[in-house]
Amino acid sequence: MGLFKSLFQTKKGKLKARKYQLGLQKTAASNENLRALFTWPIIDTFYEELEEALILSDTGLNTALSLSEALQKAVKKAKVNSEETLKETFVDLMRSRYITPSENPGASLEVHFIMGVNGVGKTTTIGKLAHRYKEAGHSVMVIAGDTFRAGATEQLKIWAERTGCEFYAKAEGADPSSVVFEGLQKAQENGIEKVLIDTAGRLHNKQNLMQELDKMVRVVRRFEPSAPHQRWLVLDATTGQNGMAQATVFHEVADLNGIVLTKLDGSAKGGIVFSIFDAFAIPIRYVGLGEALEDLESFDMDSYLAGWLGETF
Ligand SMILES: Nc1nc2c(ncn2[C@@H]2O[C@H](COP(=O)(O)OP(=O)(O)OP(=O)(O)O)[C@@H](O)[C@H]2O)c(=O)[nH]1
Ligand SMILES: [Mg+2]
Repeated sequence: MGLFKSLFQTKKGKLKARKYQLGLQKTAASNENLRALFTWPIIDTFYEELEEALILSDTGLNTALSLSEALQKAVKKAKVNSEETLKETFVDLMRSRYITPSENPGASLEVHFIMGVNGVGKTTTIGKLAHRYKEAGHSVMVIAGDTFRAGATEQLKIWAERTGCEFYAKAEGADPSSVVFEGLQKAQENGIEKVLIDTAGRLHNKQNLMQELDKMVRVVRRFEPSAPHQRWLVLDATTGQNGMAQATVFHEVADLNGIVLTKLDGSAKGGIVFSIFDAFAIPIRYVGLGEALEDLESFDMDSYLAGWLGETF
């Protein structure tokens, strides 16, 4: 853990880093080939094998090639003369390349619009976020914008009850945009600080889904021109590079300003984090590291790198 020592210096940092480590255990194990490449002197095929290992870790081709090229340059520039300095150069490169900008300061009524294809973890993420915001002392309302799937409203209501936040919904099949508009009015009347809008992951077809999202975003803007402040896409990390295609489509409709990467505790390879940064420059805001209420952590690249590369790097 030499390279990530600084993470463990404060109690809070240590706790966070440990959560990442635990959650990313499987991911780190699947990166064994990548880790094993870092020896000194480097083998002749080091960069080719690095590219392969990165692709296997789900970074996609472009990110793998560009990281490998950047490392070659950095190794030439830095005085690399040992396994330790080689690893250090790689971690420094990753740190400086993937910097997460801080979240824009929220409005007094901050609207979060949570999107994603079906089953990625939108509703669960909303429950976890509501919990975090409540714990931080905010008043929170969740709005059931998924009126399409049977049981979706009930599922969100359960999260609302568990977290003790306000809940707004209409009957199944109601127009989601009207639910959102009325929910926002209610939130304003009640002086709510954070509103989390759940949306459908599946409608009759994909075009339908996008049209509906577009309409909802416009309705939110009509309510408050600066909203929705947070337009976040939820991606299931285990689907790997498929997530890139999803990000492209949702970005077009909603001008995303954040990503929540869920199920990182599963068999995800984890390289998608880097390809998202490279391709879209959309910051990852939170990561899901389990199914429980507490298993959502704000994204921290250093903790992530430490978890991704594993304890022995
Ligand atoms: N292991 C793990 N499971 C998760 C995580 N986030 C969500 N899940 C699980 O993923 C499944 C789907 O979660 P939902 O929150 O219902 O997903 P959704 O995107 O709202 O699904 P639809 O409403 O059907 O579109 C549930 O079984 C969750 O417990 C995570 O970070 N880790
Ligand atoms: Mg849902």
